[in-house]
Amino acid sequence: MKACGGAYTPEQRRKHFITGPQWAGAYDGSALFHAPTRKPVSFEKVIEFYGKLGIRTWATHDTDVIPAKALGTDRQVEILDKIKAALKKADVTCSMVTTETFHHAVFATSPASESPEIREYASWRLVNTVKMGHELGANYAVYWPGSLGYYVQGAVEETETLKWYAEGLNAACEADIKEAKKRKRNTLKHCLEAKPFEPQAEILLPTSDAMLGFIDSGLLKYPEMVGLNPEYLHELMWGTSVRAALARALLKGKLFHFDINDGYRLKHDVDIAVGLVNPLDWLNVLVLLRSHGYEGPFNLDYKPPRTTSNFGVFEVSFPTAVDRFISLWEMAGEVLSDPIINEATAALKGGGGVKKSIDPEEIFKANKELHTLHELIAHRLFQILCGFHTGRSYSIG
Ligand code: 3MF
Ligand code: MG
Ligand code: MG
Repeated sequence: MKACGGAYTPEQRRKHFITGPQWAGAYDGSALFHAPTRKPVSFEKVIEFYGKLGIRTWATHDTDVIPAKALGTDRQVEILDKIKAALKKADVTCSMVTTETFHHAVFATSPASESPEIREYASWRLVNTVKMGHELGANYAVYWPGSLGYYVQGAVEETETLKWYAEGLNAACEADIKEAKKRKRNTLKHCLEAKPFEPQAEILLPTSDAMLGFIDSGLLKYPEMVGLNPEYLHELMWGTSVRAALARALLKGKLFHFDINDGYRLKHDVDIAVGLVNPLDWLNVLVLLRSHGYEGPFNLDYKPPRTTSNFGVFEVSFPTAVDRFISLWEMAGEVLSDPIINEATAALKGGGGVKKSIDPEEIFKANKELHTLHELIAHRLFQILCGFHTGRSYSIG
């Protein structure tokens, strides 16, 4: 355990905008085919542990901390007061709030259900979360419309459903404008999160690109307030290059928030901790984000494995996840300032030196040797990932 955790001090960890979600710390190991393997953990404990570790911000779903029946009641006020006290004690702030619109039975037909009373309730929930966010001092609201889709065909009319979904977001943005004005705070950044498979069979907004199209659809009253919370694994699951998906969001100025984790292509949402499956790809992702000055949150949206104990969640899982992220972040800095990669990149951009030509053979020949540098750069990235660029001793030869 000592060999794995503790690479960085809490002070070093606090320099990064890493957010710890309530649901990750409290995850009890249950799933569709799995019974829980851990005991429940209260928000007081989760917040206290994050504070000790150096995770300086916390995020939550409304119902992670407030039972659905208590939402909007005096009990909500009491619980929010307790959360504020726990945050203060641990020197942690709340960065993000999100509405659970996927778990409760009422959302079986999605928050954009054809039933007007379900839609009205969903809108009320989003508005209530926005108010919670302001009360807790958050700057971000995230929306994963998990159940926006269907299992069986025929009943759902997609354009109508998307219009209804937009109405909910419009209500949330409108409430945000009012609430922010009342409290003399900035409005929240509203971030849409896509996932291609699960929990519906067919999903209406399955990818970050679909979300970008939705933001530009004309259905949103305040498209400038709405951006993305891509999740690394959610993009990988459908088979795209995560880095390319993030690049498309960056070009639109819509990369507001980022859920960090890892997993496998074309599998379910395994939510493995950042960098444990695809460290080389993760390094490359962070090179992109560092080079574009991304300053938003890195949200640890992963599930400590079921095989890890309650003790292990906070003593092994979280410290190693955070420290792996920081190591990769620092390596990305090394990549950006690496003389070999910089020389190779500059040489590639310089081209082969052909004077204006329309002879493809001539252009190809002039660039041929240069293009070998692609593979050299990839190798160098691997060396930096493994620390071989600083020298490695071999036991043979
Ligand atoms: C599901 C998720 C969610 C969202 C969360 C915030 C439970 O796959 O990733 O985590 O991130 O609902 O919107
Ligand atoms: Mg997520
Ligand atoms: Mg996930």
